[in-house]
Amino acid sequence: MRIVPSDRPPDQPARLVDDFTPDLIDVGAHQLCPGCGEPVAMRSAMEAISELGLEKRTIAVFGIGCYTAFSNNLDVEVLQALHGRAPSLATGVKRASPGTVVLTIQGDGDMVSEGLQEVVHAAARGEAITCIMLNNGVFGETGGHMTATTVLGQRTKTSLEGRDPDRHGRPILLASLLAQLEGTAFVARGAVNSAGNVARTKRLLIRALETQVKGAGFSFVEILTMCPTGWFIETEEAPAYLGEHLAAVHEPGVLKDVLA
Ligand SMILES: Cc1ncc(C[n+]2csc(CCOP(=O)(O)OP(=O)(O)O)c2C)c(N)n1
Ligand code: SF4
Ligand SMILES: [Mg+2]
Repeated sequence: MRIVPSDRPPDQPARLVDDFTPDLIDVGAHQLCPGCGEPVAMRSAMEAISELGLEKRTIAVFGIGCYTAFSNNLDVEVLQALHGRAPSLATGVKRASPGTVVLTIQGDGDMVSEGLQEVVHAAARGEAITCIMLNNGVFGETGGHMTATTVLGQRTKTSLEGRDPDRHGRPILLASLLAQLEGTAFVARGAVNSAGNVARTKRLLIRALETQVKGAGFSFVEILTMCPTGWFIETEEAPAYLGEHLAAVHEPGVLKDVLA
């Protein structure tokens, strides 16, 4: 095993993200916070599209959140939806152009707090689209407020003592809810807090896109992402925090796969 000395600068310069940027990301550098999980999730989604050879057929519909910054960086067609409305816009695109592969990129604030009915109805109708939710349990972009997915006890800007079920209600577990609908064909939850989880999440994204390409119905992947800024914790603590708090409630795994 190679031991990396930590008492002096490394002999080799650090490997820059730009050095191994996936084909579909035009600019590897980003302006999201250090330790944010959303760039990792975006990379995985772009790699999944490339690996399936879908780059020329894909249209991504973006919600509004920190991840929206990537809408300028991607070498796939991108449409911007109103807050929470991406599944309806994606429905229109897919119906108008059935040969395209259509996915949404949304956050928990966008998809569950602002636009829950949109994704639930699209799923119930069995639209042949793939919805991807980056779940960090906060409205990250606007300062770390509680969302509908914030777990009990989680500290946010609007739940400083932690989410309290009596005052704030209980979280909505969206993947679990969608899996109950007959229109859904593939529903899964991943996370990006470790190398193993990143690899597993990419497999879930590939499976969801395959579900769409095969015309099996609506597919959904929730990805738990770190937000050290909105969680008000140190950057390096965020992966463990995700595992101990968010993933303990929103449990990663495949909840439904009709093609299996
Ligand atoms: C109709 C509307 N309401 C509120 C906002 C303000 N707003 C912009 S981004 C955002 C938070 C999005 O949170 P989330 O989708 O979880 O993304 P994150 O920033 O956490 O990645 C909000 C509330 C808005 N742009 N439009
Ligand atoms: S506020 Fe949170 S979600 Fe937004 S860029 Fe920073 S770490 Fe990422
Ligand atoms: Mg969020």
